[in-house]
Amino acid sequence: MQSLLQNASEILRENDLGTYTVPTHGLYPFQWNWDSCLTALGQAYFDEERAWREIETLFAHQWEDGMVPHIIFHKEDDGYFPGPDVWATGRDVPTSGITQPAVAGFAIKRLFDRAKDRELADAKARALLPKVKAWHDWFFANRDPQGTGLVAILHPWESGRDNSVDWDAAFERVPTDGVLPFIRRDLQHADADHRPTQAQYERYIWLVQLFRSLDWDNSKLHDASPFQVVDPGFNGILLRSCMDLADLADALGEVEVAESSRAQAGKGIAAMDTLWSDAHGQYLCQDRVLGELIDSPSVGGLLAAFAQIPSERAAIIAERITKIAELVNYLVPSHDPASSDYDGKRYWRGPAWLIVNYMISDGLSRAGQTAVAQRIAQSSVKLIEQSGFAEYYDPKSGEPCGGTRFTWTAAMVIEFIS
Ligand code: 2M8
Repeated sequence: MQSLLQNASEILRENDLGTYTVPTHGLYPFQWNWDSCLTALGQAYFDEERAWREIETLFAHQWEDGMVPHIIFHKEDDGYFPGPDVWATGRDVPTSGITQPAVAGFAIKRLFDRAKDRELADAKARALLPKVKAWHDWFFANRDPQGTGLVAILHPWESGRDNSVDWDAAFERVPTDGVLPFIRRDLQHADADHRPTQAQYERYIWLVQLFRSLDWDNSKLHDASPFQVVDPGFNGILLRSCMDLADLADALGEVEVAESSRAQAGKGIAAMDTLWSDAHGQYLCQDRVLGELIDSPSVGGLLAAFAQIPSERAAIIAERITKIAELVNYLVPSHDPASSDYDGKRYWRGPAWLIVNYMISDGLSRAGQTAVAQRIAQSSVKLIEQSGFAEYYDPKSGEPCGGTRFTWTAAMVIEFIS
């Protein structure tokens, strides 16, 4: 365990560029939103100041309307596509124009609760609190214009689960005509069979071009997008962060932030029930354009357990994961291994990801499902011991896939074993 910890902290240091950390050198040479927030949890074990700085850097690039972008292009690097020219968001320090799972509220609450340096934690949390709140408010104002309590993603990259089976049907509505020619850089760093397809990339870029043509005006994007999906995993993360922000605000004496955040969480959790599927024993995505559930049993519907869902739902999710465990050697596959769409090496269509494992395990543990929570944690550590700190893993063979010496994988290992 000691050497695992040491290897993990070496990876965090190796990918640390001072004020932010790259997910891995080569494949992802910039700062990613949810990567940074989860990375900070690992950094806090050896340097609390550095951990707070990771999240502060991210929020220093928050847009005026409250959105926190999914990539911050701190310095030039032509090793990644799509780079700043494709996004063309017109910011001094270029950023992308879409967002990512809102895990910052959870992360700052956890940093605050565990902090040894109380004075530092108090100051940093106080400064970040209104910024995280503004991001949450942005979500409900811009991504839930009808006030349902749940927000939609407008691009698969926002979910963080880029090529999940969940998006396939809705993606049929996204055309590819008019997409400017491009060269993918990811294929210089990773196996093409482990990455999204060319057809998916064309649609990713078509959506970017559409949003760019609307000047990245968030008041227009939701209704203009042919892709609007309510993802239970994405909402579960946001709602957990709302609840954690409420508790943090209480601790800091910020009554209004606490009340408003608790109301957002309560409304969202109640609405989440509309995504529940008895047939699958988990939550499903909803295609907001059609107003229908998407029949795709992915890990997004299990990740919802990160939020305070009703305990009977958490129990069914724990049972479901136990059943899934009969079909794989390592938990938790990103898609149901019994489904014909399952692809154990292709990115978010089957492989196991440590960050997702961490959040599911944390949520189930809080819901009292400790046996399954521990099983997920043990499975995660076994994967690292056998296959190193990869981006993701084949849940049957344990083969490491994607990028290597991966930052958030290292951070999650520290979380699991410390
Ligand atoms: C992956 O996504 C990026 C686009 O944002 C890509 O493939 O180019 C996803 O796994 C995402 O969840 C993650 O934040 C990012 C960096 O690790 O890589």
